[in-house]
Amino acid sequence: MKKLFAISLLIFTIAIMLQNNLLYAEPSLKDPNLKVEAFVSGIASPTSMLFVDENNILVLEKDGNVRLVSNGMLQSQPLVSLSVDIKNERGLLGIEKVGENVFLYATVKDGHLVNRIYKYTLAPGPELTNEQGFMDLPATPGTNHQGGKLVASNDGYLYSVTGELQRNGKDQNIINGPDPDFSGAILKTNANDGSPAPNNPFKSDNSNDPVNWYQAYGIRNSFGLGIDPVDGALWDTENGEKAFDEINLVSPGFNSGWKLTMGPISESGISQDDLVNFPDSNYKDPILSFRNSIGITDIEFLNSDKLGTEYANNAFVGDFSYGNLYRFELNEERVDFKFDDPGLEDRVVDNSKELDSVIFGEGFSGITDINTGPDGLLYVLSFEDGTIYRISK
Ligand SMILES: [Ca+2]
Ligand SMILES: [Ca+2]
Ligand SMILES: [Ca+2]
Repeated sequence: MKKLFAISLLIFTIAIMLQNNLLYAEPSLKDPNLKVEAFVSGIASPTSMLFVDENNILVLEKDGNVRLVSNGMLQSQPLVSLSVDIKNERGLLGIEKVGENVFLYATVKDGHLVNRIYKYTLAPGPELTNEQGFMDLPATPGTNHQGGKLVASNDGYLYSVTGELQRNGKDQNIINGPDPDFSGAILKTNANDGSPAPNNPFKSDNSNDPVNWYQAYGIRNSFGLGIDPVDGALWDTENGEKAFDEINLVSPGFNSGWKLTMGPISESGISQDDLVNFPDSNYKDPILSFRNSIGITDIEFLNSDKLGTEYANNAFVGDFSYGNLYRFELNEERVDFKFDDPGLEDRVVDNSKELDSVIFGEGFSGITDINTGPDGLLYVLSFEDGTIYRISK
């Protein structure tokens, strides 16, 4: 009986520790010249963040709140509270600013479930005013793979990514499947009126055809979009089912290959001819994939030399499963990574040695966003810790 009591006490203690995140390690970095510190804590399941100016950050809580961080202090009153569906990967997922407007991406019920992009005016305070429904995108049948990241293009348009939602259409490279329906795609949209960006790669005679908005399709489950500040190129990350999480350079018309292939196409037993090849589309293998899934999340190019010139314009990538922060140096042409470990010349992370060669930091407990701050430092958002970490020299 005493033994039983001791065991239940132990289980109770572990449960409390888990609840208070006491079992999570503090983040650490490999470079002893850099330091990481908790900048803001107490955010509930944060999914994305936006620096609106030098003093203010907007942080999204998955269950629908837009929280304001002013001068490093989390304000108690949310700026906006949306009523969102939070089942599995649904929720308030993405935020971005284009010009004087702020956009949010959230799973909401309006008769049926949709992933809605909302548009606000960024007013002094800061405040988000003048809420408008900007664009409705699919949210079903899958409760996972909702997409949600938003980023502004260098030429002033809004990129958004949708999930494949377990659909089986032409967007998923199923030749006899339903026509394109905004699932598993990256869109480029005019932030003023919601129309397709004029330089988009696919043009349909039907002005309502989703492909008019597409930059890319055949995307699986993405939690990461990033813009290379050097040349404006768009990159994405995608999660495989159990294998081959991907980092891709997304050129206009990119077909990522889901659901016929994840990772290098040579591993899949199919050829490019088996894919749904829209006119002017291009299939490309990932720049890098991970044979064993890491739960890959955001990608950010550090647009600053504040951590040292060797880190300027490097790509930083997060994961959810291990809380690792990865770092990649790009080549001169900005179209490939440079690798230290010859084991990565095959563009696949196959084992823990190869994985270790690209790890920059550890212990971040579920990274959901990475951004360069207005101060040029690197900020990392941890879902499990409810914390914005700051990396500085
Ligand atoms: Ca792919
Ligand atoms: Ca390898
Ligand atoms: Ca980011």
